[in-house]
This record gives sequence, C-alpha cells and structure tokens, in this order.
Amino acid sequence: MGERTLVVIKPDGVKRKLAGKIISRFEEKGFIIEILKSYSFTTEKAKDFYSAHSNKPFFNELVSFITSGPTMALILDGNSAINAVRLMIGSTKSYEAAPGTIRGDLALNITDNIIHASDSYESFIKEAGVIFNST
Ligand code: FUP
Repeated sequence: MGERTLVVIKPDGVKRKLAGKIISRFEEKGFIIEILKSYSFTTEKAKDFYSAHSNKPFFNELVSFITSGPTMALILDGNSAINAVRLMIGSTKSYEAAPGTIRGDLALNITDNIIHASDSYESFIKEAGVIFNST
C-alpha cells in the first residue's frame, strides 16, 4: 500500500480512444488501479472540481470542455503516486511536454490536454470527493 492519486482521462482522450493506452502506461509503471469509473461531469461538478481556477480567464472554457463528453476517472495506488503520476503526464502545455510523457506523446494543446492528475494530497482529497462522493 503506497500513496493514492486521482487521474481523469479527459473527454478528448476518451473520444480519441486513448483510454486503454493511457491506463496501460500506469499499469506498466506498477500502479494498482484501485477504482476505474466512467464519469460525466455536470457543470456544477466541473465548477467544483476546478474551483481553484474560478478566477482565471480560461475557467469557462475549462468547464465547458470537461463537460463536453464522458471521462474516465481512476484512483491509482503506488509509491509516491502523486508526484510520479505528475511526472508521467508532463507539462500542462502539451506542446511543451517532454516526449515520453503522456501529454508529450499524445497531445498538442492546453485545454484539451487529455489527462488530469492531482498535484497534491489536498487536491486529491478534494477532487476525489467531487467525483466519487457524488450524491
Ligand atoms: P495541470 O495541473 O497540468 O492540469 O494544469 P493546471 O492545474 O495549471 O490547469 C488546469 C487545466 O486548466 C489544464 F489542464 C488546462 C487548463 N488551462 C487552460 O486552459 N489554459 C491555461 O492557460 C492554463 C490551464
């Protein structure tokens, strides 16, 4: 039992049928997939999920994008999962993400950058709560 983190394969990743490929990378790295669920964000849930960005100029675009189709939400378990998964996904701006990272290999844009992963323990608790404690 290591550390847990949350990953969301965004609507562009699901539409492009990259979910299997992305999940394989996490399995190959050695993570245990504790939960895997298809999840469609409502506008309300998206605003809550991205509340840290609510004052940013790209907030509306972000909410509209994440609600544009189904996502895949995963809880991964493994050593130093939060940091290790952030390294695997690469920079937010996919066109600057290093080759070998998920964004570096599979994406080119910013808003539609195919994947989200929690950047801290606090974010993990908040974000997992939004998705998995849905009423
Ligand atoms: P990341 O943690 O790498 O997903 O990036 P951030 O938390 O900084 O940003 C969250 C999301 O906001 C990104 F995935 C994409 C979107 N975003 C934009 O659309 N424009 C920006 O300039 C920055 C971020």
